[in-house]
This record gives sequence, C-alpha cells and structure tokens, in this order.
Amino acid sequence: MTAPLHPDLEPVFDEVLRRNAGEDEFHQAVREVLESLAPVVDKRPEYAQASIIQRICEPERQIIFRVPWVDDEGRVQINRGFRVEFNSALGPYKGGLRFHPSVYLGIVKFLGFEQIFKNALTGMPIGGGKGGSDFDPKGRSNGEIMRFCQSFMTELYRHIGEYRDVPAGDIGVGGREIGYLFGQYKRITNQYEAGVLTGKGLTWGGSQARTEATGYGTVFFADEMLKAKGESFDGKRVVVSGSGNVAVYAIEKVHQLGGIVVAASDSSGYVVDEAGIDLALLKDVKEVRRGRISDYAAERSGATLVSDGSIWDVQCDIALPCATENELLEADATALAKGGVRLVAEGANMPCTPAAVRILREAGVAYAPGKAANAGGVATSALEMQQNASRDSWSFEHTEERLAEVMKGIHDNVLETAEEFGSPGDYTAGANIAGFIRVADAMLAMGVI
Ligand code: NDP
Ligand code: 2IT
Repeated sequence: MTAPLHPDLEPVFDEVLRRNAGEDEFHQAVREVLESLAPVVDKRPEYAQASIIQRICEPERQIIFRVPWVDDEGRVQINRGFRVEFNSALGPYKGGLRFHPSVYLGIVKFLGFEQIFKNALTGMPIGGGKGGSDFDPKGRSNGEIMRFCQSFMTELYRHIGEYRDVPAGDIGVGGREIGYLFGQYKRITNQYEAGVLTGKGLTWGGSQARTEATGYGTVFFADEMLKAKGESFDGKRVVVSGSGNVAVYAIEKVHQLGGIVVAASDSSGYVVDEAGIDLALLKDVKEVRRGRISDYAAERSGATLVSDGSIWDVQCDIALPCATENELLEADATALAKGGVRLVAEGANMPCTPAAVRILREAGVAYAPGKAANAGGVATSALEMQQNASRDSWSFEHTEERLAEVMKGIHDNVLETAEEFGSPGDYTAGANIAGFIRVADAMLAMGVI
C-alpha cells in the first residue's frame, strides 16, 4: 500500500512504470521520492515548466555489456555488466559497483536514482550513477575474481574518468576488487589516473577512513537523531543486520559510543551475542577468511546461530539495517515496534519496505532513510577525489572529523527542510526534498539538456 501522489505527479509515475516495465525496485525508489515532492510542486512551479522531475527519472545514459571470463576449470563464463549514468548536474557520475547474482537493470537503476539525491545531500560536487554485474563472487578464487574484474574493466574503462564517471564499491566489491579494476584501467589507458575510482588502497591513492566511512557515518547520523531527542548511544541495545563493510564499521562505531550490538547476520542467518559482538573475531571471519556468520557463532562461546527467521525479532532500542534492499518487512517493523525500538537508521540502500516505514512512523519510531543516513561512504569518496586531485593525503583523524561534520550537516539540513516544507521531524521528506532541490536548481540553470 502506498501514499497518494500529488495529481501532477500521477502521470509522471505512470510514465516511469510504462517505460521501465518489470523494474520493481526502481519503481519503489521513484515512488518514495515522488511521494515527498507534493509541497515542492506547489511552491516551485518553475520545476514543472521545465519538466525537471520527468528528466530526473530518466537516466542520462545506460550501458549494458557482455563480460566474458575464464574460470579455474578453463570454462568460459558469461556475465552481464551495467553502468547507469543517471544525473551529472552536480558533478561527474558517482556511485558504486555491485557484484551479486540478483543484479539486473532495475536494481542498478534504483541504486543510481537514490544516489542522485544522496550525493546532492552531501553538498559535494558529485552526480549520481551506479553499476555492477550479476557475477556471483561467492566461492570464487582470487584468480577468478581478478579475471572477472579485468574483463569487466576492459569494457567499462571507455565510459569512466576522473571528470566523467567515478565508480567505487558496493555489495561484493571491496578493496580487493577495486585493486584489480584500477590495475586494469591503468594498464589499458597507460595513465595513473587516481581519481577514476574510489575505495583504493591506502598506499596507492586511497583515503583514510573510506573503509570505515559508511558504517561510521550511519552511526554519526543516528547519534545526531538521538541528540535531537536528548539521548545518546550510551547503554543502548543495538541490532545491526549484515556483516559486510557497512555493518562491521557500524558495529565498531556503536561500541565506541557506548552502545552494545547484540546481533548481526549474513544471507544464511543471524547470530545473537548478548555479551556484544566480538569485532576482532567478526573482522577475522569476514574480512580475512571471507567466511560465514556461522563460523563466528561456532567460534564464539555464548553466541547463538539462528538460520531461519528474522534478525528483527531480536529486541533492541536501535535497529541499523546494513545488508540489502527490502530486508526489513512490515512484520519485522511490527516486531521491532512491539519490542520498543526507538530509532531505525538505514546503513543499506532502501532496506525498509514502504509498508515497514509506515508501521515505524505510526509507532512514533525515529526513522532515517539510507540516502541521508548512509551518505558518509560516498561523501568520503568525494574526499578521496579531493585528495587525489591535490596529490595530498590526510590523516585518519582529520578525515573522520570531516566525515562527522558532513553527517551533522546533512542531519541539520534534512530537519530544517522538513520543517520548511510542512513535515517537521520527517527525515524522509526532508532528505528527498533537500536532495531534489539542489539537483533541480542546477538542472534549471543548465537549460534543456
Ligand atoms: P558487503 O558485500 O560488504 O556486505 C553485504 C552484507 O549484506 C553481507 O553480510 C551479505 O551477506 C548481506 N547480504 C547481501 N545481500 C543479501 C541478501 N540478498 N539477503 C541477505 N543478506 C544479504 O556490502 P556493503 O556492506 O558494502 O553493502 C551493504 C549495503 O550498504 C548495501 O545496501 C549497499 O548498497 C549499501 N551501501 C554501501 C556503501 C559502501 O560504501 N560500501 C555505501 C552506502 C550504502 P552474504 O555475504 O551472505 O551475501
Ligand atoms: O551506495 C553508496 O553510496 C555506495 N555504494 C558508495 C558510492 C561511492 O561512490 O563511494
């Protein structure tokens, strides 16, 4: 069930459905933004005159390509590669690459669409884009991952560049993959163009705190939400879904701020650890051994593995969904609300379904959408680009401080915008409207392109 749209936006959404048939996640992401834009349509008629909303919903460019590679048995494998260059009004296209078997055009477009507004909220000069492949990295050797990345980049290289399009990581793409991708780009172009990718290694153009940035940023954002209610993380019981890049560093920051994370997960189940997740063990299992959450449960005394059911059945004060889209459903929101959850901040992109968000709102739970709460990753990518452009590198402390400032800035801007447009305290409305206006004004200034 969805909220009604402004009558002027009904035909816009109908056209999105018609043009992008079968792309459910993209429809969902567009709908969530359009639902927030009613007061903007009324206050700013100049956007409608220039068809700004229709233009924002249509990617500037969509690239789909074949990725052939040879596996360890000598068989030729074929995957599909994508890059959707969605909007460049504010800067070069910027956004991650996702390698996961579920990837298809509708997922890449939903992520690229979200990225436009997220990147605008950071206040930095970055447009929106996203890419990836239906390649499944699970169980693949290092050699297979390298050959896949090299083949992927052999097509992608002609579309990207420091001033054109700057990919980074997302699900299934971390430091190892960025290394292989950068190596192949450098080899093909014969240029050391550090600013063409972000998430690079610290010894070859990467930024301090980029690995930590999305998880830390999500917790900084949640901390600002708590402060706005006169509260803090201290002593709070927290559940974090996922155990990848975003989840691990969200857990780390929660622990630094005095909260206790009692559950984490991966796609095969979740673990409950009442003593608090042992982060050294989790990092070793996930980052070094590339193992499963079940390995953590097996090695940690007192931890319990639950291989069916929902992590959101674990009672908590604060829930941070950090795994994937549509992982927190209506029934999960109901369970969380019953258990007395006070705050939900999205580390992942679109993890809460619209029905779940409605339940949280009705229960008076503070809720922040991913495009605001998880913007710290891409913001730190923009800081990495800044360091690459000036051939400089900053300390961890300085970079983390910049990240914290950016997250506070987004938080305050979102709340002020929500207030100005008649929805005080509504982080969804504030994020969608503030992000939209920044992009829309730039598009207006540049004419019909
Ligand atoms: P990782 O690949 O490092 O980790 C993903 C985690 O989520 C893993 O634990 C994985 O489990 C789990 N997961 C993935 N897909 C599913 C699924 N279909 N069902 C259940 N669990 C799943 O990715 P990231 O941590 O980088 O990304 C997590 C989320 O954060 C994504 O929504 C991403 O778009 C978003 N994000 C990432 C940013 C970044 O900088 N990396 C920035 C902003 C947002 P398993 O290993 O079993 O698959
Ligand atoms: O969803 C996201 O914001 C990311 N995966 C990070 C994008 C980036 O360019 O750092």
